[in-house]
Amino acid sequence: SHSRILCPELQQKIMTAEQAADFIRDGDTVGMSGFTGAGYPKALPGALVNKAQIQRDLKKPFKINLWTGASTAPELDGVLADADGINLRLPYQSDPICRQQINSGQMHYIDLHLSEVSQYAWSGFLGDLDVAVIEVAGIHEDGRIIPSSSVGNNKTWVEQADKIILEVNSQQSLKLEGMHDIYYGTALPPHRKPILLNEPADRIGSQYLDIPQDKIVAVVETSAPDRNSPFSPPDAVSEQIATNILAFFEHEIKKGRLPANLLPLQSGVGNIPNAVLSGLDNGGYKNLSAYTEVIQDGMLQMLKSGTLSVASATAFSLSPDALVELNENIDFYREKIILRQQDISNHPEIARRLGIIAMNGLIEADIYGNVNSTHVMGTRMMNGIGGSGDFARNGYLSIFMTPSTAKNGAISAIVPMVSHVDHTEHDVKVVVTEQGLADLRGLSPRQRARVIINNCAHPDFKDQLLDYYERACASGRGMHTPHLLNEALSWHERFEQTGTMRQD
Ligand code: 0RQ
Repeated sequence: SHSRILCPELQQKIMTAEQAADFIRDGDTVGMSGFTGAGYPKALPGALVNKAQIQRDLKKPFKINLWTGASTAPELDGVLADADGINLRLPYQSDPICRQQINSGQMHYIDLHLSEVSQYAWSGFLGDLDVAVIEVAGIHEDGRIIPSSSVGNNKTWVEQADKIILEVNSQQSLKLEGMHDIYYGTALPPHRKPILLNEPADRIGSQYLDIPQDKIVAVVETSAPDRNSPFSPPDAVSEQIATNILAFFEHEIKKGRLPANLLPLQSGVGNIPNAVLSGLDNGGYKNLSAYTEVIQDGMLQMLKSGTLSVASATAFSLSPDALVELNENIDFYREKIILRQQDISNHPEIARRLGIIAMNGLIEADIYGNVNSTHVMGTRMMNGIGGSGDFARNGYLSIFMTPSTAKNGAISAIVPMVSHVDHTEHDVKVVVTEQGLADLRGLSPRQRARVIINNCAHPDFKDQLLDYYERACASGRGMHTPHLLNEALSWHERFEQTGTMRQD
């Protein structure tokens, strides 16, 4: 009856999630699978919460340090945070309860470049990993493991952990087999070798996740879907941002600075990226490729229509409808989709070699082109830097896109000085809003300020920004990056005090 667990030795280790939870103790560091709502464990976190509840009734604490690939879902981050079960979280999250606890100071959070997490773990910078909890799609008779709908840091967690708990989820398609490419050639310096991946379609590793069987202490059977959020069609602002980016691509092709089939695309998830992808899909492009973190609905559609010939990523992030489409035509998609571990999907060496076009969101940008992707008003964590730094720093083009205002127009996304910096002026090549696009390449800071204010700022904030900039230039201070230091963050302070950045 255990149709997905064919290995006799591992059949011996099948147990309930509650039994498996006993392998995790208070204070343990636990590495779980999961990336953007795909392939996270569905049962163990809930069982841990029950355990935490019992311990709390006995007046004993129960908290773990939780490492994952990236964001997960309410069944993992949500329930554990809600039960006060997380002491420290890394490397990325987007859960409302987690976020609230990080910002109230109850939970420690380490926000890391996603490509770098495995190197941190291997090098011992993060301390020891006690347990790995990994969702898989199935186990062959000889013990080979078919990975699930994300790879993330799973390879690193199973290598580093003392004990391994597997969740075998019968709702993941067994036909995912063959889609993954787990690379076993990574090493720490000074033993590193070049990674011989020259095209997004290249396969350089194994279809299976190599797991030392003697470390597997439990196998838990589950049957639950990933967090497949419904797809909302792009709004007018996202459509306009996409139009601006598509016009820029056309311009770059005409100038001979981009080939007709562009360069490998990296794109975040959400409304704006989806609008860009559907614009590309309807724009007469052929043979595009993607080298990215996440395959969302738009990319599946582009593979189907032939606009995109290959997509390499570390995870899916699909709507329920798109998941049905994937599963119904998985033999077609398996030829065109490759899922890799995140230290390869986001690798700086590969991003530079392929010349990736990186397209990511931002919270705010300043007039000189520094970008804040993570902190609201300089102090409150939103999600994390994710892969945006891996791609923006090392890609060929880094495009940051945002509506020009937030919170019903009370906040300008273009500010005199960002209240936190994730991407510096050296890494940001293009900023785009629904107002227009600023190509910052080859411009000095003062040239950049004019272009960003004129092209990207909302009309309601343009005069206010120009006024700041002109007074900074007249202040008699340094003219390389003119600032009024006592005023540079006053827009944020005004918002905190009055609920708007507008001067009246
Ligand atoms: O909050 O919903 O509570 O109103 O931030 O903003 O405009 O819906 O845009 O969903 O694309 O998120 C940078 C957060 C943008 C995201 C960020 C508030 C705004 C809203 C969301 P509400 P939008 P998005 C990709 C690589 C870092 C990780 C990354 C992100 C909420 O893109 O996390 O790039 N990026 N990974 O109201 C106050 C401002 C604000 C603001 C927006 N200036 N001040 N609040 N918001 N700007 C890989 C993957 O994606 C997997």
